[in-house]
Amino acid sequence: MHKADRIRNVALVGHRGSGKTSLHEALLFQAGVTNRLGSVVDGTTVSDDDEDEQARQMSISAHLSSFEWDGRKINMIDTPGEPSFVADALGALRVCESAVFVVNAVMGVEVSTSRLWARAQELDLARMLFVNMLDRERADFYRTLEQLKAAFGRHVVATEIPIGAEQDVRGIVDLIDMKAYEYVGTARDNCREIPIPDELLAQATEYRENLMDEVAEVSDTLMERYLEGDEISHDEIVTALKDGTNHGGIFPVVCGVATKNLGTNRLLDALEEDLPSPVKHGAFELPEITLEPDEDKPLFAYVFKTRADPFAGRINLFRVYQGVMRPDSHVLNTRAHGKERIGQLLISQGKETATADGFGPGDIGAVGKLKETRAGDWLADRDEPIVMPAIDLPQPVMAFAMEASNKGDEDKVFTALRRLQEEDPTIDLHRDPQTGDQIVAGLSQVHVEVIVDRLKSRFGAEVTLKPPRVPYQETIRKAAKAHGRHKKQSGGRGQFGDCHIAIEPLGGGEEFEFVDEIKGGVIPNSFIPAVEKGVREAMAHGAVAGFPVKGVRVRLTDGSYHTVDSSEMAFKLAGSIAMREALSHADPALLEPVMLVTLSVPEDCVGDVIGDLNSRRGHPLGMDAVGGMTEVKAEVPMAEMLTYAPDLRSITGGRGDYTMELLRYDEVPGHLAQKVVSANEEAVHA
Ligand SMILES: Nc1nc2c(ncn2[C@@H]2O[C@H](COP(=O)(O)OP(=O)(O)OP(=O)(O)O)[C@@H](O)[C@H]2O)c(=O)[nH]1
Ligand SMILES: [Mg+2]
Repeated sequence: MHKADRIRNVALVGHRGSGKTSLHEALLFQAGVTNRLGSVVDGTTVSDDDEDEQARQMSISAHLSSFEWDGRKINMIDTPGEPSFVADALGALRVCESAVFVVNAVMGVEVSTSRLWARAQELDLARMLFVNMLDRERADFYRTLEQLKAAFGRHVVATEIPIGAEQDVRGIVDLIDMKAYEYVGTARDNCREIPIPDELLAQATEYRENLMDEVAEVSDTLMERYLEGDEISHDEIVTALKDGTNHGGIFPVVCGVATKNLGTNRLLDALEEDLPSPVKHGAFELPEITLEPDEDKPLFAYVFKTRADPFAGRINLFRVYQGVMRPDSHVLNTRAHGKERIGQLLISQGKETATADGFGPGDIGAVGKLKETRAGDWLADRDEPIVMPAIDLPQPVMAFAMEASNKGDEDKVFTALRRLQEEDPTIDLHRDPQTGDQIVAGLSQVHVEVIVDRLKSRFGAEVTLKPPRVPYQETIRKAAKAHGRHKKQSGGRGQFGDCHIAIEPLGGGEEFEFVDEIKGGVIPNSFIPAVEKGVREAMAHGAVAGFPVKGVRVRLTDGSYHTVDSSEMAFKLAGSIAMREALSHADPALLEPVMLVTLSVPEDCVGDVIGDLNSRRGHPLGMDAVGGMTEVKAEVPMAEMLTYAPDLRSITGGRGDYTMELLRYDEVPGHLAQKVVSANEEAVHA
């Protein structure tokens, strides 16, 4: 077991394709965990070990690796950059003290870089930046550094600068010790010290001054000595750097080439020297309890990731905040209030998984075969009502109806979908109330495609997708009153329910309000919830085209009952009858989801992109230069964006990217509403 002050928990985050997985690979190789430097292109990396990750050449799930470096244990989580899988990146940020932002030296700061930075800042993480891909054409370390400063403030400071550029990049100058290193080949011993090249001396000196200015700001005594011209030692600089990074006072920038294993030995040292341990970062404060990295206190471990494996079953990744997680023990799941038996504890080392004899405070590990534990749960010695503040995840907006390709496979598909949902909280499963179809909703088309692939590759469940349907809603535009009566007398005990309601539009984005205005017991209290239930049922199918109705206040104003014949069922039916009637007289309208679309496109395509968005009934909101790209924000109805990905690809020659999230619901313009109604009738009766 490792002591908490010897642990570093590091999330590798950044924009899609910035080189996180390649860097993770190089770090494992350099640390001696693996004996060969795998590559994303060949599909031979340690993370991205799923077929679908290799086929797409992108990470889909977070991958944890643990390794030793210089007596420290480094728990590193490689995360996906694709926004559809952001849940895993945010989950990793939640449990680490530190994040290394991997930045592409050609593209500079990209949309996801900024978004993830904001999240890391909210969580008060230590942040370091790795400027990668220095070997690529048009890569520029200094331009990237300026962009990083512009985006994230003046405390972004280089501790290294590269030697050479683009295809000629060959080494690094370390600004802390003013030493230079050259790299030849990709082997573990590819680095040797050289004199700082003459042509770089002036530049290195200038950037060292910048670094020392930042370092001196951390400590007053250091500042005084620095101003007096004292020599500051390596250890003093590193200690100050660590104090600075710990709570976001300094953001060190290092650099390299992940695929050439250039600079990774230095990054390993920097993880240890510049980033805080769980002890240094301090106690973990929750509203109910403060958890301290103390192994003698009761256990509290948080499960941040669940992986559904058809063979090994469920694997849970957890972070211990306090106490010790031991193998062959019992713990409590504080959500399910049930006992879980911990059998073997697992530690993932490169492609191998080993067993661990315990995880102390601050450590991150894995456990299999738990009964009901999944991401978001706490495992503890005692049943405490402890809750991790929720992570704000994007809403699943791309909804497809899904069908088992083979008749009789429906149950298999559904069970597999549930397993995948445990693994990814941004998947939504529900039935379409109109068509009865199984709906699978995700954050994007890619997201849903990955779900389909995983159903097949992991669970052998083949499905076909129907084209996405827009989740329209309905509302009302004026007030109306109605009377609903359900009466049946057919020998024996009859049925009697009777109510009067008044409905009116409800502003402010509210969905529904039910007001009981019954006086004098004309409807007994015990039947009023039944009326509300009937009203809600009627609202599931609106008057325009049968979509769910939102934004209505319903007042129950009057009614009558019968001492023998009245029942909950009768009042529920009366409520539904009244509501259907009222809705049809309240000037109902069709609403459509409007998306906030954030695009990242090359500057020369901005005009075409905006023209195209206008033709989709879009409203551009603004533009910003972000990195080498232009970020365009626009509001566009979802109905116009269902198959946007290929169109954007052709407009931008494959250089554009976009994400979208639900903004609000707006009324569908009259001439389009009729089309929606008839198209929907066809779908429902198909
Ligand atoms: N030339 C060059 N190519 C690199 C470097 N780092 C990564 N690549 C290539 O860039 C592509 C993306 O690299 P990945 O490591 O998959 O990037 P990632 O950040 O993990 O991507 P996501 O997980 O999808 O966000 C791959 O083709 C890599 O081989 C580098 O330093 N230099
Ligand atoms: Mg990756």
